[in-house]
Amino acid sequence: MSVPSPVYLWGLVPLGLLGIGLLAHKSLAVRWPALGDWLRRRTWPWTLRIVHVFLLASFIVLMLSGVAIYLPDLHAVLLPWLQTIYALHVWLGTAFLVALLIALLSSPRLVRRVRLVDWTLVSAGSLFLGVSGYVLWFDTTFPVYWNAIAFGWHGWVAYALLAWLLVHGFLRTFSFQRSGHPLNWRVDFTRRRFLSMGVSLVGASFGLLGLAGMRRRPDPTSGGVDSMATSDAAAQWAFPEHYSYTGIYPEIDPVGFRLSIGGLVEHPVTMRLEEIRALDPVMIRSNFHCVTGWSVPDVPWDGIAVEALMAHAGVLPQARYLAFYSADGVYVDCLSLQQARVRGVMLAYGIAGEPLPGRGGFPLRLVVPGMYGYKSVKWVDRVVATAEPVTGTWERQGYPADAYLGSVKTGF
Ligand SMILES: Nc1nc2c(c(=O)[nH]1)N[C@H]1C(S)=C(S)[C@@H](COP(=O)(O)O)O[C@H]1N2
Ligand SMILES: [Mo]
Repeated sequence: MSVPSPVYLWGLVPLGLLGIGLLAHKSLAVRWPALGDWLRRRTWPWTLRIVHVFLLASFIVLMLSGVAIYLPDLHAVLLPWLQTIYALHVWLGTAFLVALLIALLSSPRLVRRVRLVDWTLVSAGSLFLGVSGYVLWFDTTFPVYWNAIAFGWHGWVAYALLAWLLVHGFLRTFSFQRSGHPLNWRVDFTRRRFLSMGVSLVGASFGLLGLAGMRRRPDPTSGGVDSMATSDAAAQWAFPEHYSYTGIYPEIDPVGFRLSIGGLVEHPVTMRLEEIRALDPVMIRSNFHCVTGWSVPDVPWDGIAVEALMAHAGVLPQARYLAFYSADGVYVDCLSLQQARVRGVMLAYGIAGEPLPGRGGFPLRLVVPGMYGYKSVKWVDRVVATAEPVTGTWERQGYPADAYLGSVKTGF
């Protein structure tokens, strides 16, 4: 399942219009209690009233911050605040779950029990959002296959829950009370039943993620780099989405392309693509994690080791860092020489034997296994050896230069 696009949120527009239409319609507004009453809920104890408003408000903020984290275009604009938005999203999500738990636990004391459909859909949806959210948040704790699946599901379940909350809002606003109607069936749960249901739902969510993750895992017995993807389409499957800080995806002519290696080197060189491809290739499989939560498991990269490339130019003893510049003219990132010499650090030119897709950094992108995706500069056309570190694009916003997985734990 690929990543849900916020474009689907347009589907809510007709629903919203319907709601406004109903509210504006005089006779309807007289017959049914208005929105204000709906929020006041005078028959409820004050704790529940507060929890109810909190759930509503925080759900809206969660949807908005979720879209901000996810949508690449917004991403670029919001980069300086992204860590804060991410932390807000996680903590508010946690608070949402706690508030929901309070509401559900205290509901047996209510005069009128909670409606079955609200109880089931809201608690199941929220639990699943919680489970998939924490799988995304603890990005190095869970198998990367889980992360990849959890990302798509987190989005889809959020949309589904949003859709239900709208329906719920309309039903309650217009006081749909017909007793005996399935929409008005009430829950009849004792507290113990309720808790065991909760535990099994959490178990079921984890189980689903695990199963879906296992199905996604390539067959280990067939081995080899070539086993996973041999067609262009399959190679692109590995990266369902692409991201660009500048909003521009440069299209690079492979014939005119030159990689220049300069700075503190014995002899600066410029290389054509075919010269680079003629060098001893390196093939690795590594998991790709973006700090904002999404992951691509087991990408089969082909490329040339950064160390072998630098050997061509001869790095001078006073050089301590390598800066990798993107042909987009803006994006840059930097590794210490020591980090650049680690096995698997490469300028990749392909995935599973196919050239990189244009949006995915064609013709060359840096790949640093074990570090977050922002180190993986796309469209690299210049490598410069320096004595001092160059501050990378994401590092300027406060992200660590030593971007080892797990090193970014905003909010904790
Ligand atoms: N030139 C350039 N390289 C870049 C970026 C960018 O915006 N511009 N984004 C980085 C980030 S934050 C990530 S997660 C990955 C995204 O890779 P993808 O677009 O292939 O999914 O590229 C990295 N390299
Ligand atoms: Mo990223």
